Amino acid sequence: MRYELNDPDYYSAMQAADPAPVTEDGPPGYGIDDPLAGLLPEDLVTRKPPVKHPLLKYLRQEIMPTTFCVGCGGGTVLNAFAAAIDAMKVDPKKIICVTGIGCSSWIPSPYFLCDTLHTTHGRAVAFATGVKVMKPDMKVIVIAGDGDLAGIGGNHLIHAARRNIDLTVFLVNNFIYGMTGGQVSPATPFGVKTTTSPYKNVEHPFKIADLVAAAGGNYVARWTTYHAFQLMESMQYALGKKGFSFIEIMSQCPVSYGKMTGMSDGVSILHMLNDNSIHIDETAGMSEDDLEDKMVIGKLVERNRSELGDGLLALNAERREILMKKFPDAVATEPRGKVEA
Ligand SMILES: Cc1ncc(C[n+]2csc(CCOP(=O)(O)OP(=O)(O)O)c2C)c(N)n1
Ligand code: SF4
Ligand SMILES: [Mg+2]
Repeated sequence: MRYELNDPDYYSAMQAADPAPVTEDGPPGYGIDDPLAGLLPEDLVTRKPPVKHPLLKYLRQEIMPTTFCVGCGGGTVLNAFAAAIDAMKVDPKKIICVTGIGCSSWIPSPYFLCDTLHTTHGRAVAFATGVKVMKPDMKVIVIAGDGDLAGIGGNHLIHAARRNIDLTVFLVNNFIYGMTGGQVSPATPFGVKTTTSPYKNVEHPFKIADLVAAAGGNYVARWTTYHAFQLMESMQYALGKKGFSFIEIMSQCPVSYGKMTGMSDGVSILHMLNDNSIHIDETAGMSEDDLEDKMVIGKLVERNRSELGDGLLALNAERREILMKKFPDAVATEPRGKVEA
């Protein structure tokens, strides 16, 4: 039986769905029917029918397999995200994921099973801001790429950080416009070849997490797909932090980035990510020049500035009280949302 996406029973039906069992005709295909999906090591020996993978319930199983290329970092980010949500026991019905355009934008939309808003290129943060203001009780999460969030959408990103609105943004930095074939992005390293800088890139890249940290926001971190467990823990922290929280996730695009840089398998880029990253706790005494080509990982900033939505609601309540005193006969309407102490 198939459900419509807006069917109220959709979540429970999908969360209860079991992967197809192995039949006498042999194993079914890939994706949810992947014969290895959810198998435990002992199942591989005894060839029992697959058990259900604990995170499958967070995915839109009816559209598996994903369109990610082999070796893409998108799957690692999706896995870390689903694991973080699972560990936090957040009800996916309380989450709205907002994306822009690009391979990284596909991580939550369509693959994560929650309400998703797939918007225009570069505008995810602007849409998410509107969603959060209207639905302050929902957890609003943006997942998109370096081109989307730091290129065409760069202004929205820094102003959301400055305003400190209660959004969580996971920016997947694969150094390139992956989906459109590998054009130079604002995150492409200096000197690297891309399809639009075939001799070499002579622009300096943004250090995006540093940019966001300088703009504001209550939590800013950087991790890589090599550091999948630290990434998952950092995601949990970011999701639990009030105010604007942001993680730059350095990731691999072995196809569009790898083809011009000689790293056309995911593992080579994973090694590069590990070799070139340094934990922030190990950077004491190092100069900007020392760190020029390094990815500083870990928590860069944590603050507790007041949050935009609370500020708007408090101001609304304050002005309302003044107006009601001035015009006592006016009809009072309840303000929307709650002011948190
Ligand atoms: C207004 C607009 N300009 C350009 C495009 C074409 N376009 C689609 S995805 C993309 C780049 C995406 O790069 P990134 O955000 O880094 O995501 P990735 O595919 O690398 O994950 C571009 C330029 C578009 N869809 N809309
Ligand atoms: S083009 Fe790159 S970013 Fe896009 S799915 Fe393929 S490997 Fe991933
Ligand atoms: Mg990209």
